[in-house]
Amino acid sequence: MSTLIRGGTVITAEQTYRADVLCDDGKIVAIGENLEVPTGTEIVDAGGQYVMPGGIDPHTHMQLPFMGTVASEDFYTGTAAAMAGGTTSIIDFVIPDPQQNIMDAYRAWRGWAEKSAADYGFHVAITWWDESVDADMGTLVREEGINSFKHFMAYKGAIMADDEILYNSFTRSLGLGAMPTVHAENGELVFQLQKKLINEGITGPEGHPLSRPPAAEGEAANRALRLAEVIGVPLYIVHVSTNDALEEIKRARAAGQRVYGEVLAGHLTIDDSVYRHPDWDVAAAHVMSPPFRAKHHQEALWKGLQGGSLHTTATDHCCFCADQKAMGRDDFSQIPNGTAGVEDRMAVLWEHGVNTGRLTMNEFVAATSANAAKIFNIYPQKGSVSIGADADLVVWDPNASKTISVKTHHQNVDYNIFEGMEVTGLASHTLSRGVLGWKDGDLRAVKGAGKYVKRPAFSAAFDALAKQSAQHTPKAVKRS
Ligand code: DUC
Ligand code: ZN
Ligand code: ZN
Repeated sequence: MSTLIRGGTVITAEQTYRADVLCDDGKIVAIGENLEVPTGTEIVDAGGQYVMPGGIDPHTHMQLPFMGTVASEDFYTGTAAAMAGGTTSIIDFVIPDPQQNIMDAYRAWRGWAEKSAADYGFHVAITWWDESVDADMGTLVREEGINSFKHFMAYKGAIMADDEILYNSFTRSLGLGAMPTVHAENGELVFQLQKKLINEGITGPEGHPLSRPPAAEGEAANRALRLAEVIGVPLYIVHVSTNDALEEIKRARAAGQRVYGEVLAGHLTIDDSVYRHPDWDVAAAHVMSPPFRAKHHQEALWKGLQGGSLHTTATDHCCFCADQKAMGRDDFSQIPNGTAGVEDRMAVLWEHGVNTGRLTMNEFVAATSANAAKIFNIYPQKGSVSIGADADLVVWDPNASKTISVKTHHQNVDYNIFEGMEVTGLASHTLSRGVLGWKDGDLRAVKGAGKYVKRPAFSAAFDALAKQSAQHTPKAVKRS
């Protein structure tokens, strides 16, 4: 089946130009002015609009079993909502319980994701270590198309990776050509502060950011970066929320380390006053980790994105409804951590990035899709408008506006952290491999239409690092 997107302006991370885009059998097959229309082709009128690569959200948690409950958004509802906002791919996370066989967990997540309406991949979390984990990492990279491993430096007593796990997994990742990623927060410090605050009678959501100070993120970012430096492996830091962590990334990059930073749409636009909201439910709805931060961090994060120290934008989409959040009514540390955003990320980034002049349209494409595709090695199949690429496209109407609200969103959650935000610039059409999943307000996402995207291991980038470290391989001193 073919679709012609006619009369739009194509925006990629590199270029802006007028062209029609013809999609056939899931791929982009022609780009040019006044393309001929094969019979039976569906026409999308993109006059006055932009044609961009569909968004890639490299950080979501659909139906995640977490903190004694399961995230309310499943892979179908979540990817459908994503398409309503112009996002056509997600990279979610397989998170094995400590001691759980990694391959069993991987197969469970692959099964849950079969109902996805849009394409998806997985980072796999390393939550414990033994020889089987070492072997399974090899199987995942060589046979299953996994090229990134996640490490939670927080969540002590649950999924936290200590330095021994980080060392082993980072070293193994280097050998396999896979990217280690970290959630950077000092889990021991958070644990101790949670206990202290509860003992002092601070049991409400206002305790959440107090237990996770910026220094806890800065310390963990620095520790992960220093481990990566010694091991000689690249590093991707998820949801950078503070100037503290950003400064560590800048220092490491200036020293020649290959490190990438991700920032969430929420951390760019929402501050920590939400935790002091008089309505417990509203405050609890914002509990996620790392928490929303004092305002000055937001401006630093925007500068990080503008200045090239942060590379991707994500949401950490992880939905819990009010009845689930209520599990922590007497103890903020028991409030399931997570907020939604997969539907709103592109519009929020356009409104606060492009409409304010902070980002060019090309930089917007880099930050919302192309960079994630490059860093996770699926470019130009994803993240580009080029012949042969997957026809994952968004037609973006820069004049359409709306007020974001839980009343109108498509996400399966009863709160929206961007509630009341007015945005101008919206997806009018979203195509997943050439098929319209969103058309002028009509959500046509099809359960199960999404495909698992294999991501090959890195070779060139890692070979270069291996050469560098070989030059510095220590030699034993020969003595008589
Ligand atoms: N943070 C969250 O808020 N939710 C899921 C996991 C995480 O790290
Ligand atoms: Zn995290
Ligand atoms: Zn996460």
